[in-house]
Amino acid sequence: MERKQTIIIFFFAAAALLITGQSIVFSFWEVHEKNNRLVQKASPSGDENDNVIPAQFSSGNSNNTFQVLPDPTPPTLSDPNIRVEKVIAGLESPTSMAFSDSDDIIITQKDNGIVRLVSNGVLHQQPLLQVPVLNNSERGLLGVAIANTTIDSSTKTVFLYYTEPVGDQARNRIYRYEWNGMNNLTGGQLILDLPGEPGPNHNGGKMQIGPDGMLYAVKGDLNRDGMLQNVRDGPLPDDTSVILRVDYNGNGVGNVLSALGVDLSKYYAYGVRNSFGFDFDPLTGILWDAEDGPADFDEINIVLPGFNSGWNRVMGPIGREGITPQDLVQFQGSHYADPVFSWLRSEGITDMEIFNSSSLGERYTYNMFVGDINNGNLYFFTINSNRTGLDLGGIAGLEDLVADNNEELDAVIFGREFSGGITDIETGPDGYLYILTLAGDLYRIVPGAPSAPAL
Ligand SMILES: [Ca+2]
Ligand SMILES: [Ca+2]
Ligand SMILES: [Ca+2]
Ligand SMILES: [Ca+2]
Repeated sequence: MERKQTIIIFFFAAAALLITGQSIVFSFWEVHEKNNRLVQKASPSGDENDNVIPAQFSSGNSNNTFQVLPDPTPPTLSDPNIRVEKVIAGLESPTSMAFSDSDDIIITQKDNGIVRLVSNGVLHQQPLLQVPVLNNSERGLLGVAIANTTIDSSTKTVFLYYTEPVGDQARNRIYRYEWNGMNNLTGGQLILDLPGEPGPNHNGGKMQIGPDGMLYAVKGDLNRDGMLQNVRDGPLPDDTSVILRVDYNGNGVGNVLSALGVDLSKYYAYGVRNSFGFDFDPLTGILWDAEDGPADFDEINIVLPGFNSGWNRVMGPIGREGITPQDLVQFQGSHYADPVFSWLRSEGITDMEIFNSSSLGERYTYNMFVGDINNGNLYFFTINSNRTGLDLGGIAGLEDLVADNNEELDAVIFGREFSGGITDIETGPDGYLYILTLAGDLYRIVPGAPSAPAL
């Protein structure tokens, strides 16, 4: 399947070359910029979306509004020419962040349901909003995404994903708010009411606005055993183990999956055990996700429309499980694909970021960072030149796309000791890499060697 998909992509690339006489990367850029213009057109303010076009980031304009905080035990990086700065402290169990513009970051706090604002480098003490959450296990206020589609140029659209008590039930719900950039989120329109049980773990929760302007959200299996978990005689599709792709009213749009007598219209992908992060390749617009296995096999995947990740029949490469895609639940329009990378021992990987900036140098430009929660590790991967997988060239033992032992794992660990584990990673509007930790700190990675510690 993997090979077939690669061949199809190559064919598309070759066709594009023939038709346009341009490089495939350039033709993807055109698509991306067109999408962005569509988004911009709907937003007279011209404020950037969560997906900002690369050109805006390329110069690495420094945002000096942040004070660098003292950090006696900073995370360490394997590259001596860049460094980590702690820029915000004092968040409580933050799960997600989204940049609204060059000055503002909205951050969600898992356990107390508080939405925080960082504005001009300062963490505001007054919440933007507090929502009622169940917070046992992995439940809580889990995700935020920001779009700019309202007519009023000063108002943005903000989405929150959280586990809400409804009667005696847990529900995972997505609400849409308006935000004028000032003191609080208003509105609070429920757009998706999703199950939360039994759980209590595997709620997913990360959201992002795609280059197509649609809202994407990931949802874990909640420990269910149904058709969306590839159990053929299991219960019908029930909004678990999926990546949702919907408009701002929660309606499915343009998704390719279908089945007789079942509504799959909101699903972009399924067979996902759980995930704490996904991103869109800024060059191709293609979705990549990070998925969490049980004791073994965390995964990085390329998620084309209709993707079935294989859970709960397989995590990691299907060849190692000894089954075939024919053993999975195959809806109309679906396809299975192996991960482009796996960790044999699960490390609790969380968010991923395809770095949309050149400000840290060519090595990092449009390449991928992934965080984990178990160790506080930051992994780094180079994406191959046709953007169809990772370039692990030369790393012994990774030819099979699986880190099987500590030696193979060490080759892709880039940063260590992000205290409490990493929950979210973003390219900032200033072109630097921002990393949020569960311990409540926000770091950024900037060019330049670390200064010697004060004696
Ligand atoms: Ca984020
Ligand atoms: Ca998979
Ligand atoms: Ca290996
Ligand atoms: Ca991200």
